[in-house]
Amino acid sequence: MQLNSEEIRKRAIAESEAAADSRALYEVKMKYLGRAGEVTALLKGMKQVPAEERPAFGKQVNDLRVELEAAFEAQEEKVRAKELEQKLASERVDVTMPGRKGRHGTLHPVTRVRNRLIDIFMGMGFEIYEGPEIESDYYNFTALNTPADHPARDMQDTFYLTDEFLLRTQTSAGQIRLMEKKQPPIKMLSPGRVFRSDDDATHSPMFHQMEGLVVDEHITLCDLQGMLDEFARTMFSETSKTRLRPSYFPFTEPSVEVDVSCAACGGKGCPLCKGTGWIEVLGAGMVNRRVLENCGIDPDRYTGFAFGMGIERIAMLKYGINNIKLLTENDVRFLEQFKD
Ligand code: 2NM
Repeated sequence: MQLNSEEIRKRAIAESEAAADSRALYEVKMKYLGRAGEVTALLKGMKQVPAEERPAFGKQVNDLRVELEAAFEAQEEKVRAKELEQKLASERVDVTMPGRKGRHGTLHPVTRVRNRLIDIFMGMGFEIYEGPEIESDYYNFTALNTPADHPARDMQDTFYLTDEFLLRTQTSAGQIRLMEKKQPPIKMLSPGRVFRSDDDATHSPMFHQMEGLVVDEHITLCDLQGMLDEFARTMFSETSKTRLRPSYFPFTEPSVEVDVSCAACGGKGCPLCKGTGWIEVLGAGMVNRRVLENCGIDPDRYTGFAFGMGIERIAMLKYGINNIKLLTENDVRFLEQFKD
């Protein structure tokens, strides 16, 4: 059998060098060294070689095989290196390029004020307690010392669902539930939605309230004002002050309206405070002893103060919003203005 190993070697190496990628190179490798390859066929054909030529022939084919293996391997390394280079070049990232800006929404002003209020009062040790939005007449009115003929109970103000059940008009309904279950000391904050049949530029049939309640031994109106001063300073301005004016709520005695010095003019008088230097912000008072009694708390041993504010009202004051409806229309041009 004639063997031109030099010709095969040259041809195989030329083909391997021409292979553009590792896949093409693999094909070349199989063509010569694979099971049906040319060199493999030579080894398989050894039987036909005369016995005396067999050792020389065998050595020649084997040398060729070893040589080609080495040549293919060297070529494979080159192709791999080239491929890696191409891959790295195509996947190259310029980390100094400015990123694409994601579009994201902003928190609603009511949510922002709510979070801020929770922050302030939790910092003073208040616990959050949220009651149900559908309440019984008992928790919403009777337990809060609101007599059956009180105007707040009027169909015009309250959304009754049945004779007994209604949409709560104040979050204090839930505070009664907690006082029934827990003896003082109590220090709780009740944020949530409330519902009243009322509708104009500053009133909405659904709005958010935040009511606070503190019950313990020796709690006085002074404690209330001290805490409200701290609240006004953190919520509005470091120089804010509060002023209490006598008022009436069935669930507190005495009851007060709380004004905060106008942050827009510093109390000198401006259009926002209608020239008075003060803005009414919330209602409060000492919990009526009959309310404590209704909850099984001894009014001779414990006293408490409570306060309630409308979150929308605080948001309107803080951001200079003149119509409460802007807070529910969800006009993006309005909402976009509340970025950090
Ligand atoms: C207000 C004004 C005054 C109030 C009373 C109570 C409770 F549950 F202790 F009786 N919670 N909140 C209260 C008192 C609420 O909102 C204008």
